[in-house]
Amino acid sequence: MLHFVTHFENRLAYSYLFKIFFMKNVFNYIKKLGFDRWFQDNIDPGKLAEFEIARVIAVHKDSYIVSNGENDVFAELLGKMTYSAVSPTDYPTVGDWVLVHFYDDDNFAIIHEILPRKTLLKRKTSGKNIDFQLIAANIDTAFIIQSMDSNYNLRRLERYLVMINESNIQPVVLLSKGDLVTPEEIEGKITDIENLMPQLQVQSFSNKNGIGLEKVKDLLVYSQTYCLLGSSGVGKTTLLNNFIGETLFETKTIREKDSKGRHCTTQRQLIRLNCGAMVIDNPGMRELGILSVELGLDETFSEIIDLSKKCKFNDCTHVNEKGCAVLNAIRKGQLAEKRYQNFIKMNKESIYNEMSYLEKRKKDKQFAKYCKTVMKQKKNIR
Ligand SMILES: Nc1nc2c(ncn2[C@@H]2O[C@H](COP(=O)(O)OP(=O)(O)OP(=O)(O)O)[C@@H](O)[C@H]2O)c(=O)[nH]1
Ligand SMILES: [Mg+2]
Ligand SMILES: [Zn+2]
Repeated sequence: MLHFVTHFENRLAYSYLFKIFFMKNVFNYIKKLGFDRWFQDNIDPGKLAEFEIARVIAVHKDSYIVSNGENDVFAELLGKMTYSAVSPTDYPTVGDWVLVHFYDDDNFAIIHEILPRKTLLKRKTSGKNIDFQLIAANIDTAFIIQSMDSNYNLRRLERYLVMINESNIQPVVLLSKGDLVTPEEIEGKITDIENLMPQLQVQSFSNKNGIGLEKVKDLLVYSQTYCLLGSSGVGKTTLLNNFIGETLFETKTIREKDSKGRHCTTQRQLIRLNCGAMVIDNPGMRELGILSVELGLDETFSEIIDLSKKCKFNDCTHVNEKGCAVLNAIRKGQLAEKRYQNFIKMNKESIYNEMSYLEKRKKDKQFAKYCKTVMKQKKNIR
């Protein structure tokens, strides 16, 4: 009996050692794809014996490309996963870690389960329902890109920051097309952002003349995952091509008339760079439907926005304040009452949307504090 127990214990110890050895090997492969301690701690060790781990590097309509650090393999979802999915979060997105079985000489994989996500970037889809779509998972750092010629907009930047802070992702602001503005203008824009959010990292660059590009490249760290966010035409894909060192991905020429780039990137995939960093390019956010109402306000009611700059108080709500330039314009018949009502209504809605969106995050102290500063600064900009 005693003999049996020791034997049994020995076997246990062996299988435990084997598991540790096996896990170590597996982890070594996928570590370079970003599989770190956090994921290791959040995985059921029992599942490791049964499945292999892979990262989703591209999402097609009904299929995926996954990588185990060695091969990129075509993959599909286990039928059960599709049937039991109730929300977009139940489907893998680019950057996800998944449990798979490989088949067909490792040329095909079935995805059985999505591993817990460290971070998840999602956006509200346009329309009234509060539905959302996944942008990418397990991003460490988001590069928010604005081009300094016409796309630069602090309020838009805030919206992106809200989205990114909500996801616990590290934001870095990249100001592109430095070749189209003067060094003084670049300095001014960086200072404006730094005044608004002192902790934020900001770097200007140009894909054209290369100034600042090396500094942007220096931000990339081995086995970390980055995503490129920003409006269409700001130069995200061109930057990615510069990271790669060749024009691997298509970019499109700017439309002559309004200097806006046409949407070019339509698909998301994770690109592994030589330096070991991973980058996910994204289609311009306008295409993704984010920021619709709030951003449109300024453009739609530009004459009211112009008037509001002359209001006596910075935080004028244009409802009953003394010295309100907007109300004065109505009195003088320079602004149609109806248009004004429309503006107030839209403004209210947009503030309301924003508040309910932010209020959900009140529990998170840090985030609440961040929102407060943003709101305060927002008042100052208006
Ligand atoms: N002058 C100048 N043009 C640039 C720069 N970077 C990109 N462009 C041009 O801007 C246009 C749009 O660039 P893309 O890289 O396709 O922009 P994108 O952000 O990927 O756009 P979407 O894929 O539609 O979201 C192209 O014609 C680029 O050549 C830059 O630093 N300076
Ligand atoms: Mg692009
Ligand atoms: Zn006013």
